Amino acid sequence: MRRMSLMLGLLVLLVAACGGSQEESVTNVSLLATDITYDEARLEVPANQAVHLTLENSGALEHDFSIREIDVRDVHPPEDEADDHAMSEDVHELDVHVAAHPNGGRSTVEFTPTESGEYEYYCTVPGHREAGMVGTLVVVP
Ligand SMILES: [Cu+2]
Repeated sequence: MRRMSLMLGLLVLLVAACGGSQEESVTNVSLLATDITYDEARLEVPANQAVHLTLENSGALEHDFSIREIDVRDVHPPEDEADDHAMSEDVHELDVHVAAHPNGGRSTVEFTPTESGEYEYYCTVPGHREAGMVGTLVVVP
């Protein structure tokens, strides 16, 4: 009987540990936008784990981080997101989008990529993608 309750106790501990670690598996990624580039041309994140991507903008122009097509779930755009910002595309056609105001603006978007692969990210403000505001998000299995 004593042995039984010990095993039960261990089982409870094990389940608690698994539940806890699953909740904490968040990948924090930050990207700095300036006029007119990102500080990282390549970001690597694991598949099937929540990503918290923070876009910081130290430029004098508005910038954003957008991915047109990527398999994602649990996308949470920032609450203060300005959908009316100077973008050249319809925000609804983008799978991931976060914009940051100029001169120190900062916004975070959450998403969980579900397929490994390489995905282009870019800034949708007119002319910025062409000027080099592009990069590759690498989702590793
Ligand atoms: Cu831009």
